[in-house]
Amino acid sequence: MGTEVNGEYGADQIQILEGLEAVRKRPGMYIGSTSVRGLHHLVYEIVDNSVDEVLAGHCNEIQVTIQEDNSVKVVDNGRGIPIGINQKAGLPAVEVVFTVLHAGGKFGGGGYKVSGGLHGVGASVVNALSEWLEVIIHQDGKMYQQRYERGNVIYPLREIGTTDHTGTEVTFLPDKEIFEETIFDFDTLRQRLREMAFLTKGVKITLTDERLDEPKVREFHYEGGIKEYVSYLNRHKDPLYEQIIYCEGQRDGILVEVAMQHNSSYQEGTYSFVNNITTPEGGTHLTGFRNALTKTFNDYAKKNKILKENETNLTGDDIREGLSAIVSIKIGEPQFEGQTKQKLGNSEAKRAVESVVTEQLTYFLEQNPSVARIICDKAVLAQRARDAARKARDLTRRKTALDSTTLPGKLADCSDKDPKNCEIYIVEGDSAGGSAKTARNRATQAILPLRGKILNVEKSRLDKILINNEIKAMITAFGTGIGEDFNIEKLRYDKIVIMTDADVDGAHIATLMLTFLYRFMPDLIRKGHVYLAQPPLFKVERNKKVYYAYDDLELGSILKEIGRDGNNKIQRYKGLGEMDADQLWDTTMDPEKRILLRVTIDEESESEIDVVFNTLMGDKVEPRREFIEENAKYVKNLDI
Ligand code: TTJ
Repeated sequence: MGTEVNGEYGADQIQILEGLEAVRKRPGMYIGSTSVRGLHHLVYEIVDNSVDEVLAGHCNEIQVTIQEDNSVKVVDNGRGIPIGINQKAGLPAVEVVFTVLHAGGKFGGGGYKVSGGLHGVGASVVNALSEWLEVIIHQDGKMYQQRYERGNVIYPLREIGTTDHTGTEVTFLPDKEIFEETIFDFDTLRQRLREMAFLTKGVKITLTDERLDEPKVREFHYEGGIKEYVSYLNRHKDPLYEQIIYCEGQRDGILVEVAMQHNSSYQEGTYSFVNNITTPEGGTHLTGFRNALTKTFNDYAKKNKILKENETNLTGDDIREGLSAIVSIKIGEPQFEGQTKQKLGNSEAKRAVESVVTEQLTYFLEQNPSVARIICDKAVLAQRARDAARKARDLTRRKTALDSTTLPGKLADCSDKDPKNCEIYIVEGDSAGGSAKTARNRATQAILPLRGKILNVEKSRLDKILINNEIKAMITAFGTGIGEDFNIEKLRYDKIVIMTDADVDGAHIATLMLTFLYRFMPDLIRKGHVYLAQPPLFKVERNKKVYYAYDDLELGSILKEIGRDGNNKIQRYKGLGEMDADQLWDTTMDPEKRILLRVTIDEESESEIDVVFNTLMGDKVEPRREFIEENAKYVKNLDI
C-alpha cells in the first residue's frame, strides 16, 4: 500500500507506511483495544503531546473539541511541532511525528514526556487508526498544513497562510473500519481531561461538544494542581484540618509531587500517577510514599511523646486512615511491571519519593504542630480499633479452622459443590428470603436473607464492622476472607447476586452492600462476580396470560401490543415480598429468563468511583439522591 505523491517521497516513505500498516493490522497491541476505551485513548494520545509542551514550559492552553461529524480537534498554544527537515528521515519533523512509529517526541528538546504508560504510543498510531487526520502548525508567522488518510500522506507539508501566534492544531476522525464504536462520550473525556488538568497545574483545558444544538463547554484550570485534586476528593467529606499538605521536589531527575489531607472517614484514598498516567496497582513510587509517611509520623509521635518509647509503632494503615492523597511523579524512563504492566518498577522512584516526602513532611509537622497532633491522635485511635478488630478476627479465624461447616444459620446453601456452577442470592428481608428459598434451584442457587439495612462500612471502624452479624454472614458464606486475607480461590459461588426491592430503599441497601464489597473484597467486583438482580416493576394479566414489565417504558409497549382496555389487570410491585415463589422464579431467578446487571469498576477512574461511593454513604443527603438516580450508570447490562 501507500500513496506516493511525488518523486521526493521514495523508498523511505514505503518503509514508513509499512510501519503504520502494522498498527492497522494489530490495533489492540498499540491502544489496548478497539472498543470504546481504545477510541478515547486516541484523544488522550494526542492531548499528551500538548501536555508535554506544557511541562516544557511553552504552553498553557489546550482546547479539545468534539465536532459535529464526531471528529476531534485538539489545539494548543505551544511552539508548534517543528517543521524543519529531520536528518534521519529526510522529512519535515512533523511528518515523522505522524508517520513513523514511536517517533513521538524523540527530536531534541529534553524535559519530561508524559508518554509512557498504557498509552504514550505516539501520534502516528492515532494517524494510522484515523480515516483522516489533519495537522496545522502556527510557527514563525506562518501556517503549515498536512493531511493523511489511514496513515498515508495525502500531500507534503504546505504553507497555507500567515499567523500572529504559535501552536499546533490536530483534527482526526477515528476509522470505522477499525473501531467497534466511533462515537465519543463527553463524560469520559471530561473526566480524563479534568484529571490531566489537576495533574498539570496551571494549564487550562477546555472541552467542547459541538454535536449538540447548544454546544456544551467545560473548562478545567487548577492553579493549585494536585492540591486542588485532594480538595476535590474530600469535597463531600469532613476534612480534619484546613491545610492540604504538599511536598514537591526533584531527586535523580525524578520530579515528585505529593498532596494529602485527612478526613473523618476510615478509608484511605491514595491515587498514584506516573507521567500523568494512573497506576492502579501502585509500585515503587507508592511504596516510597508509604514508607516516608509511616517513618515520619512515628518519629514525630515519639519525639513529641504522643507515643511513649515502649509503645508499639503506629502502622502505615493507622496513619493512612481517612487519608486522601495524590502521589504524582514524572520520570524519564518508567519501567512497568506485573501482569497488566501497570505497576511502577523503578527502584530510584522509591528513593526519590521517600526522600522528598520525609524531608518536607518532617518540616511541615514541625511548622504545624496542631495539624500533626490531629493526625497522630486519629492514628492512635485507629491503632486501638485495629487491635480490637484483630482480636475479633482471630476469633472468627479460629472458629473456621476448627469447624469448616460454620456457615451462617440463615444461609440456605446449594447442593452442588463446584463453585463454578453455584450462585448466591443476597436477599433483602426475611419474607422475600422465604420466597426465594422456595423458588430457587436447590442444586445451584443458595439464598442468604439479610435483615434490614446492613451496616454502613464507610461510617464504622473495622472492629465494629467485624462483629456485625449481616456482614459476618456474608463473609463466611462467600468463603474468601476479607482485606489482606482475601483469597479468590476460596470463593464458594461464581455469582453473587444482590436482590433488593426496585425502589429507593432497595437501591440504598444494594449500594450499602456494594460499598462493603468494594471496600473489603474489591476483586470480587473486578473479576466480575457481583451482580444486581432486576425484579420487575409491573405485572399485567390479560385473559389468564401474564406479562412482566421492568420499567414504565416496557409497560407502555406491552399495553400497546396486547391492547389497552378493561380486560387488563395491572399490578405494581412494591417489593419482592409481593411476589410469590413462582413469580420470583419466573421474573428474577430463572437463569433462562432473568436479567442480571454485572457490577463493574473502571480502573482508569477509580478515584471517581471512590467519590461516588462516599457521596452516597456520607451524610450529605442531596448527592446521595443523585447517586441513586444515576446508579444505573455504574452497572452494565448483561444478557443472560
Ligand atoms: C518539541 O520541541 C521543539 C519545539 O516544539 C516542541 C513540540 O513538538 N511541541 C508541540 C507538539 N506542541 N504541541 C505539540 C503537539 C500537539 C498536538 C495537538 C499533537 C501533536 C502530535 C503534537
